[in-house]
Amino acid sequence: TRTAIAGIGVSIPQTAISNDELVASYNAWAGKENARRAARGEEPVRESSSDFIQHASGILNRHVYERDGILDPERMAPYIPARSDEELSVLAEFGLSAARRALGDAGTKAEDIDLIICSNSHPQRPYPALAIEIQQALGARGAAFDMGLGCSSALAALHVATNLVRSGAHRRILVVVPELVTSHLDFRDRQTHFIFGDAAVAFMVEALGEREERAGRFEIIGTSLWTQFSSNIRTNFGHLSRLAQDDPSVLNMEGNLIKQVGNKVFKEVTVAGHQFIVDFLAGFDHTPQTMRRFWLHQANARMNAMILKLAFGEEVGSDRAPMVLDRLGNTAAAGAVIALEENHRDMKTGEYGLLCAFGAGYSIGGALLRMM
Ligand code: CO8
Repeated sequence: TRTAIAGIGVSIPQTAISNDELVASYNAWAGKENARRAARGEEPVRESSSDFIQHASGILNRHVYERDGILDPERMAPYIPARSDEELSVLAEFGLSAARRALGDAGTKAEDIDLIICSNSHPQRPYPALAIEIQQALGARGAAFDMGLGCSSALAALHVATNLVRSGAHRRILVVVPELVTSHLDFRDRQTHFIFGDAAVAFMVEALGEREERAGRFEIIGTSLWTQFSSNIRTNFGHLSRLAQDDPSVLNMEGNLIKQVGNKVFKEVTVAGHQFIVDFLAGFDHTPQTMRRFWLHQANARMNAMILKLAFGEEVGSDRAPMVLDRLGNTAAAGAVIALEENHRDMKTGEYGLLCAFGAGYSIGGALLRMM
């Protein structure tokens, strides 16, 4: 069975934080923290800077689910009130906003979906599966489950969904990727405080020939995943976190939020990323040159430029490999799909593109797409 991406939905929170605003709040906190450290005779923390952030990452701005708590130097975390079990949970609501847009884009009714996969880097809870909550809210049939693979979560779910449709097990699968990364970010960590933003995406995978084909959709020619264990991007947050403490009734997040060895990741993903791209495309008798467009993981502008330079043997411009990172920050598994949604309407029938994400794990996921 041939398969297609029949619709894409993107939901980006309206509120945004510029580098200058983020750095001002970090430095205000650092000033107070350093007074406390000086009193204890400890080393000071160093200030953050907008120039560094722009130069090192290419990020100018990020959109966030909740702004004020993040910028409050006394809090440095979004404020998201608890909800009762009877209310729709935060990540289900966020995912639904993208899911409804994907349904609209695909021209599909919720009752025509027979599987929902919720796949993201920062799940809200172990169970009940968020995907089932989304299934109920939409009124979809069949089944639903959660999965995840760091920033490759959307591509991993696309890999699973494509092969489930190909096998005939399901006819129409909705993949939902709600990424509320600011909920798990340590805004007091100078190395990572500037990297992430929030966004949710969703897309529909279905068998070709299910209904009258329309232009502007993508045939999925093939998908692939690569993984190799590394602790260079890691979170240790989980139900075991509290058990290392004297008082397990208090949840201490210290040291259990996102951490990374950024410069090692940069070097390792550059090598693994371009190799994956060349090898994956070769498997379909394609080369980087035969791709009209690359929708790559949105983590670092320099990193993507270097991956493409190695894959092509020359510099590649933003028309070939569009970036949304400057505006949105790194939106984890949502980023590459946002780049796809925003940059495909000018493509001609028969043109090819590569959707490719890099993530913690390490993990890389790719999908070769052909404009219908
Ligand atoms: N303000 C000012 N100065 C700073 C700041 C700051 N906020 N942070 C660090 N510096 C300073 C450091 O102190 C250091 O100075 P010194 O040498 O005097 O100590 C100097 O800047 C350089 O520090 P780094 O080497 O840490 O900085 P980098 O130039 O490497 O930039 C980045 C840091 C931007 C994080 C960069 O390393 C990066 O983007 N790395 C790639 C990893 C990444 O993208 N992470 C994002 C999240 S993970 C993800 O999305 C998936 C990644 C791919 C996975 C791999 C799949 C195979």
